[in-house]
Amino acid sequence: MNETICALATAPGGALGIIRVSGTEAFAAVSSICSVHCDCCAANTIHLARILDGSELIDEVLVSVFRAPHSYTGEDAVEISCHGSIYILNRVLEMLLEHGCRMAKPGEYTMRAYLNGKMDLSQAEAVADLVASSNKASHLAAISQLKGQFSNELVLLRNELLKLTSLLELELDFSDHEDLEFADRSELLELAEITDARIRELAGTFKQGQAIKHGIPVAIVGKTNVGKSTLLNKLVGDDRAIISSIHGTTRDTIEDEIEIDGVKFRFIDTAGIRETTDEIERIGIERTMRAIEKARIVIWLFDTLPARSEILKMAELTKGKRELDVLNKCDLYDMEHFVPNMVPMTCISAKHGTGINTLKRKIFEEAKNDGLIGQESDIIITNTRHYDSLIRAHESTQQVIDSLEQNLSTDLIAENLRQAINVLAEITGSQITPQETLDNIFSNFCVGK
Ligand SMILES: Nc1nc2c(ncn2[C@@H]2O[C@H](COP(=O)(O)OP(=O)(O)O)[C@@H](O)[C@H]2O)c(=O)[nH]1
Ligand SMILES: [Mg+2]
Repeated sequence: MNETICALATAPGGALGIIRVSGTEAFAAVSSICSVHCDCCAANTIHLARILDGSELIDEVLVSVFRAPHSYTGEDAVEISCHGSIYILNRVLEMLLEHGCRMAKPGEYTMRAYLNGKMDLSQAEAVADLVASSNKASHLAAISQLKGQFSNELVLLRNELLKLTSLLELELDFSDHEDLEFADRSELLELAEITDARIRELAGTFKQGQAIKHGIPVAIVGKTNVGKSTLLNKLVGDDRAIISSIHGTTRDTIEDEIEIDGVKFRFIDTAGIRETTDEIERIGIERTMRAIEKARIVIWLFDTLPARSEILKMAELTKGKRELDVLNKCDLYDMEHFVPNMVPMTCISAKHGTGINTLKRKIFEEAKNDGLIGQESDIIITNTRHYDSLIRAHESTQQVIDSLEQNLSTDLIAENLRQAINVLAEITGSQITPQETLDNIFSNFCVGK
């Protein structure tokens, strides 16, 4: 924390490159390589400067000066906007290293921001999510977490749990007064149940959070040659998979993503299901089965109306999944003759692109019915670490409820309450967080953030 760090904060290849410097020696280091004396600059000001190596002019830059504690890290900090040449950026970094800085580790700026109390741990994690956000839904979840909506919710939960604890402790303090009853246990139980329900509700949004972060997996499955690869290509608008009239062309699973209404969907084209003696194809079909398992939505593609027995077999395989039955190659058939009386079928022509938009809409609806797409304003848990903590907090509050119901001893209940409070505090890092946990979290950041 005492060292002054520097790093390139922008991706190489742009017109400009921003170098960040932070720490007690930030002003001295930058002042010694450029024509501006940062020490004399007012906070939050920008200055035109020349970077000079001796008498050699390296670049004309803009220097932004931030004074502790009013900077991202909470330390004295400078951002140098250089021209984006790799040569210039490397020269500037080298000069900074010569003048007492060291290269920042991934996420080190944000880790310092957290350690200096500029944000809590869940907000720091939201910074990484924000940088990685690739669509409207993931951006919204990251922004909400960064703004502290989740942190505020945790404060409310913690206060409820503290209220329960103090009611119980009152009971403990006066436990020798047998005739006194301080806390009505049924009231305590109600309070515990409400809190536990909210914790479970938050944990329950993780499914949606995962979908937002990684995309909703949709497997495209069916017999060989029904047009699965054609459909994948049409859906993603790219020639991702090889299409051929030869049965068993697709051996491996092929994935690609698209956004529908701001939500990311991950389509997985699979090897067609049939009896085969071909070893490679057999492995491919095993992968198809795994793709079905991992998918939330399964598109069963047919090219003639399936027999009832076939449909029953499909239903068996897709148990617990959202299934969409789609009839392909509708351009070849006189649709009047196909009465979809067994199951409602979506009719498309993957080759000609007919019905693809309707299909996309149906996929979106299935995801919505599955609870993967929800109301925008709600708090959504996207982080596995937060989810794990919420589950553990729920286990503790559940124990509190059980103990209250069984009228168990007060100190046992108080202990469980303390556990729940501590676990929730882990999420925001409001109690001392082990260095290992911090390293784990921040090592996933990019350098310069
Ligand atoms: N007429 C017609 N042919 C299609 C359609 N979709 C796919 N095909 C053809 O069906 C054959 C098999 O397609 P492919 O996508 O490789 O099937 P897969 O084995 O299920 O992946 C190819 O010759 C495609 O051109 C369609 O909507 N209409
Ligand atoms: Mg194929």
